Amino acid sequence: MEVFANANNCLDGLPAKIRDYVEEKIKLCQPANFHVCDGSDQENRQLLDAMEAAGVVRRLTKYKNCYIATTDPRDVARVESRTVICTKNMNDIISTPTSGFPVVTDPNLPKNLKQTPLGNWMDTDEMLEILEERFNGCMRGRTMYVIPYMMGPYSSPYSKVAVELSDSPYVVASMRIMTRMSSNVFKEIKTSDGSDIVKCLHSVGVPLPTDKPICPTWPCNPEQTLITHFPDRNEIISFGSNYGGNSLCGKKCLALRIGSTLAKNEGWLAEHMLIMGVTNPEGIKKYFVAAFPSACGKTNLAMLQPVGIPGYKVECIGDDIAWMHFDEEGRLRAINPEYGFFGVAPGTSKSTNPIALDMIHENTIFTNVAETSDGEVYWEGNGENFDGLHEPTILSWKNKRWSVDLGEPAAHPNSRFCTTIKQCSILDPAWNDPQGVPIEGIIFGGRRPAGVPLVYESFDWQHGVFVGASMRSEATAAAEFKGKQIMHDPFAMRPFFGYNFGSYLAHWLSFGKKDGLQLPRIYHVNWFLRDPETNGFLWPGFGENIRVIDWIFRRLTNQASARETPIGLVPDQATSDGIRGGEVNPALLEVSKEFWLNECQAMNKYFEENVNTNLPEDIRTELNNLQKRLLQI
Ligand code: OXD
Ligand code: MN
Repeated sequence: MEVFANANNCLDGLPAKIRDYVEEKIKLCQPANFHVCDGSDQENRQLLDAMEAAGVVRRLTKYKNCYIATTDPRDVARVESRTVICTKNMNDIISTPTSGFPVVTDPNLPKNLKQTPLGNWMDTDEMLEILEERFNGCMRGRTMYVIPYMMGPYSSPYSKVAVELSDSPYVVASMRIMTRMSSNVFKEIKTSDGSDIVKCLHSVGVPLPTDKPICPTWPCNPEQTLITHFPDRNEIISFGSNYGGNSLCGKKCLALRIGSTLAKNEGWLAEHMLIMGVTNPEGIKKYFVAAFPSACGKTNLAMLQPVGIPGYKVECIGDDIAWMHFDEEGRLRAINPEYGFFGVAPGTSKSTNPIALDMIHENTIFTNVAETSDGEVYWEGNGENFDGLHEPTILSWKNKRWSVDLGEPAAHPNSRFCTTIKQCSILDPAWNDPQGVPIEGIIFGGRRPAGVPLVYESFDWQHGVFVGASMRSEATAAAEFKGKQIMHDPFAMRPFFGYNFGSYLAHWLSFGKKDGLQLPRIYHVNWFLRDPETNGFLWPGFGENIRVIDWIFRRLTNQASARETPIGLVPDQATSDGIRGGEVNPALLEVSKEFWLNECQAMNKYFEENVNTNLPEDIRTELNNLQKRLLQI
């Protein structure tokens, strides 16, 4: 696909360090052509037109400037088993599991890859050698795009400048939505030699011509896929996948994995958290961050439309990632490093997230959703119960005529919309503030069908860090896991830790020991409790989640009492200042001794097996204290 007939081949505007990097990678990857992106409308138009002409995307006739891309069915989610952090010293990144490392049996994976449930590691030099082979000539017949971009607002001391080289025009169009992409970003470099620029190299891994049976509109190389990170070199190298978090290097790779290491070294926090502003009926505003595992409703919460308590207003700053720094007054301030939403489509409807639904009918790239014969998008849970047997007919994400009797979804469960943040109608006025917004509450959460109450408050910072460390949640479709098993997902960061989880905990704990910080209070929520008899949800969720945020808000203003339980402070429905705005099934606030003793056992096993000697003593103490408190009831 020849996209840029008159490509910008001039490297003169790039910092010397990046010019050298681009030249080196051109030599290695041997693209037919290269183009330095400027992020302009004109460039984007040309790219989208060319992709449409080549069948890489289809235009959605019903909307303005919206497109669908459908993938090779083998490339539909993040691949955690092939995502690796590379350093010299393994223990900097992972701990040795007590049961040892699994033997790598996949012949396409490096034998010396060390895989653990908390991330994978390999030696830098060994990995670079393997990547050198994979990237040698990998862009033949394709254009290499040089994408200058920035994570975080312009003029922010907290933003990071980066460049991604990619042979995927889909990646360019998506990065333009998800990041601040412009050659102007180089004015924001913070070092004189440009060593702070994060370098990213991405290839779909299919040089042309090819005799491999490939999907021409979604080239990828699943057998050879590797998503690698080199924190010591400020570098990301991603091969073989064109999908979301694997290929849009600014998101998970930079903002979380490289980001968390930068954060540890520089004294801040890079977290898998939404950022929201909440104004109460009295007009007082507070900002919160919330961490939930992938596909557990962060986007919906970030855009919540309050139901049940009149007078509340929610405004959105981000739906996935927060970079947080303590300012000179000791307040924790958060920026959203991203510039768009890469949201899970299924389940998004007028009733679950009207704000998201309103913002995606212009300038949006959809991936793996279904399309109706009317030129609209369609997915499971979008509020329309089309069966495909009657008009409108439906083209599934597999590009086949779909009907309900096929017994499979029309849209892939991990299908996505990719939309600029500026189209969100409830964008917070401070969304682009270089200094970020002051955070007063940190909310952790997971998808737990039993045992974990609707909401509880931690006793203090250290206990809150323990609550984050012990998070568990049902698996979702955002990665390659199958079924609904309850997985440990500490801080919702399990797939995104850039360094050893034990040191990550120590880093979080360290803030509790510093003087002069106004530490936010820490909460845990669970919208997903089910009635064991009917299996129905016990909590209405969505807009009514404001009733829980209201309780948290009033806790922060000393207007809500709480009942002390072994796991933390829960709303006291025996008083008038518990959860307001409607009925609360008592089962939502129960704390069962038996359930939580089992939970302690599971945590203990998980920590012993996966963190062992790297587990901070304070976390062990918190676990022991929880057990003791439980045994006393
Ligand atoms: C995401 C994820 O895409 O967490 O945000 O998987
Ligand atoms: Mn996410």
